[in-house]
Amino acid sequence: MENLFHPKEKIYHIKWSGTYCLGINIIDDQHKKILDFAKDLLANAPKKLDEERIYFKGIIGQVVDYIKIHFATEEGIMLATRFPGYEEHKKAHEDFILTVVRSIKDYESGNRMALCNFSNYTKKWVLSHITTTDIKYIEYFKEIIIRKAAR
Ligand code: FEA
Repeated sequence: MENLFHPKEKIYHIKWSGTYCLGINIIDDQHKKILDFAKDLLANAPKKLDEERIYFKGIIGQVVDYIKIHFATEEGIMLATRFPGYEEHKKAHEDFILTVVRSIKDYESGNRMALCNFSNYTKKWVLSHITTTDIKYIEYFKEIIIRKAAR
């Protein structure tokens, strides 16, 4: 995984803005919650080693499970609407999960920096994925709704 952690960067600063709002409530709510997790991870990553390990053990399963639920929600919408970019989008989700799993193993095998890297990577990946990839199926989905309403 690319090292995205820069100690001088204001890593806690994650601000939800209209740019990330895609206009489907369930999706927007899930994105907000994932970013809240990322914010929490970033705020708690630089703790004392013992505290950090306890925190990590308590939260990492929740983060991964929630992200999987979110991906399944999006993929369900894409399948139901026969979105042509489904396979590509699903692959991006799978690659992200693989990176996360690799990062967890890295942390568990003693690399403390993996927690900071993972937290920062998650923040950046999610914000970029929303605005460049999720937006595509949302626009497609909205077009379908508009077309149906015009009939
Ligand atoms: Fe295609 Fe949505 O997934 N944004 N996240 N995570």
